[in-house]
Amino acid sequence: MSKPVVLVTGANGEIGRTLLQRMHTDGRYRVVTVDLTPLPEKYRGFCLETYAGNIMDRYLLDQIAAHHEIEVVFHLAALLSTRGERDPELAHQVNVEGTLHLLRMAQNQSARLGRPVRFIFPSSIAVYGMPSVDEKKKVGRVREQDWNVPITMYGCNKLYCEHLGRYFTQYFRQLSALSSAARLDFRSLRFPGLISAETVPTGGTSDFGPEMLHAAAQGQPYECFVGPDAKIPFMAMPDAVTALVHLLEADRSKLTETVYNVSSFSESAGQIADRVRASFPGAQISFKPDAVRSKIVDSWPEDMDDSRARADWGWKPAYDVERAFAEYLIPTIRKRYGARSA
Ligand code: AKB
Repeated sequence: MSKPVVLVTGANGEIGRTLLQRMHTDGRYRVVTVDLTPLPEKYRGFCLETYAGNIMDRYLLDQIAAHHEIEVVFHLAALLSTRGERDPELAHQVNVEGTLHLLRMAQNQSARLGRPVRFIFPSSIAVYGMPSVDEKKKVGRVREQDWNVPITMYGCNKLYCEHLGRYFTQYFRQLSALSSAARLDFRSLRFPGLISAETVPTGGTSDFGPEMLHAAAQGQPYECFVGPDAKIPFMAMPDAVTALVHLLEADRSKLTETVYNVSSFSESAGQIADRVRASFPGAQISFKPDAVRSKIVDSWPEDMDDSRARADWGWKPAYDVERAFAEYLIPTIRKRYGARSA
């Protein structure tokens, strides 16, 4: 039997590159990608076909679907939270209309194949909105169904698209009694802030963690846009990709929901700075909080309750904070920039 074809949108982004690497190593899928910018040569070599284009281009998506029997979609393309506040209308177009185009394409493909296309959608901690820092501290870990009152366009977009995915999976064309075999199979993860040793994110508000680390490794000063007490959960990129792949491969009958929190460790900006300084003693990290970006981070919970993911499909991060820094972030980043350290 030939290997299933997987479509990855936003493949040239942070998560995308690590996912391509992982799927190449696994060797169980044939990968087709679409991204606004062409993939570097190394990643192109991992793919059956790569398309440089916009997910807003319905014609391009139809072309891709016509040429490949897509059985899985990882829809990673998105405009993140800070970028989304700079251009909320564009964020809505990309994050909501773009997702709708992909869902429509995957739905048509499910009907054509006669079996549900698996649609994996990374959602975010940004779907939550804590009303105050006091409440955030008091609440600690949030469950999926609580505090769903985001304060960013990106958070609103992600929350709505989770609902769209659930709708397409369970109710699409319910008046015409479409069989569930012809509907898609949407599965979503709510990620915390992600930290990769390979790439620096752009346009997000959890970016202070990775930015601090990458600046120190390159010997550059870093001015952090949130205060040292700002605290949210984070996850090392390899765990994020593991979560995506495990959710894809989870037995449908085990899934009690379409949306799952996944979490790993919670650290304040000050704690991350201390860890970075311990590895790069020359690191020049200062704090100059930006009022709006700080407010966004303060609206995100300190931690996410991921017990549902653990119970349903065996989620368990491989990296706690010690291991993430000692075994993944610091050694990989040193290799990347050739940096010297303690
Ligand atoms: C962002 O900062 O916007 C993203 C996210 C938390 O989803 N990294």
